[in-house]
Amino acid sequence: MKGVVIKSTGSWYTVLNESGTIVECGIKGKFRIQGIKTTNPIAVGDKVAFEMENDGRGVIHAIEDRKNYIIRKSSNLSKQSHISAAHMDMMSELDGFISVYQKIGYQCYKVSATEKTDINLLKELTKDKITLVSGHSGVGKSTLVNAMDFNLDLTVGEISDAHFKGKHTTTFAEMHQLTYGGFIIDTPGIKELGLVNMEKEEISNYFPEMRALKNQCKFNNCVHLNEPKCAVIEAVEQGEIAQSRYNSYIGIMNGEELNIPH
Ligand SMILES: Nc1nc2c(ncn2[C@@H]2O[C@H](COP(=O)(O)OP(=O)(O)OP(=O)(O)O)[C@@H](O)[C@H]2O)c(=O)[nH]1
Ligand SMILES: [Mg+2]
Ligand SMILES: [Zn+2]
Repeated sequence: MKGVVIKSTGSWYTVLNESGTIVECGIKGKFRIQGIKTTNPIAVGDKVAFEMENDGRGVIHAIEDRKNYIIRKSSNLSKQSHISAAHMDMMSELDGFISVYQKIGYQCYKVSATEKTDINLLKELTKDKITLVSGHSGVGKSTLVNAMDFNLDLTVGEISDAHFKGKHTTTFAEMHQLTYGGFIIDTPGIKELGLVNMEKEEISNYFPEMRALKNQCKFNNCVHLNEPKCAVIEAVEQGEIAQSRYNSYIGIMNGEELNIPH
């Protein structure tokens, strides 16, 4: 029988089978898929084949190749990964950004100042460090800093009704001492990221996923725009490098405003 995994507890999987009934399943055999070491062999969304046992439960014995999946490291130190879900057609925009940036090595955290989500995690990460907060006007930088330390009372602004944009409330960078240790630098919203002291040929070095491929381009001074046998362009075509990242790269090369996700 075939079905899709709708819940995974780690030891049991809830499978919705093709006729619409729900079967609790275990797994049999080893599932080493696509050569990645994962803490969970089967994830929500996986399409599986299973057999019914006499006790009314099922045993999963095969899994279909994933057309896509969301993966994250199970912890900062671990070499293992955890697959959150597979076979998605759509996902929340935020998860889309996170997967793009995590894949190329940036750590991402979903935090909310207004819902007080993972503010304690942010405190741990910033304790005894000097941290800079950056982003477009109105994204909530100052609000977030206030949530991290109740002793700070930075001015926060409104969002303009007409354009859903911030009003540049914070007008200069300022370093604030954190009661729990460390400093935080709140900054004015970015309008534009210009390039200072940087040659065009160097720009792709600041995109880790492009830097990783540069020795594979045909020309050693390739700038990944129109050159033949360019490994970066091939990676974009194959979906290995996110189109949004390549668009940002072209934008910077053309001297346009950098499009920062917000
Ligand atoms: N709904 C919602 N509103 C928020 C959140 N964070 C901030 N806001 C609101 O967004 C508005 C702008 O927040 P600020 O903290 O001033 O934004 P900023 O990034 O510091 O903006 P600049 O100083 O102009 O660069 C305020 O009205 C906040 O109350 C959030 O997580 N959710
Ligand atoms: Mg501000
Ligand atoms: Zn190239």
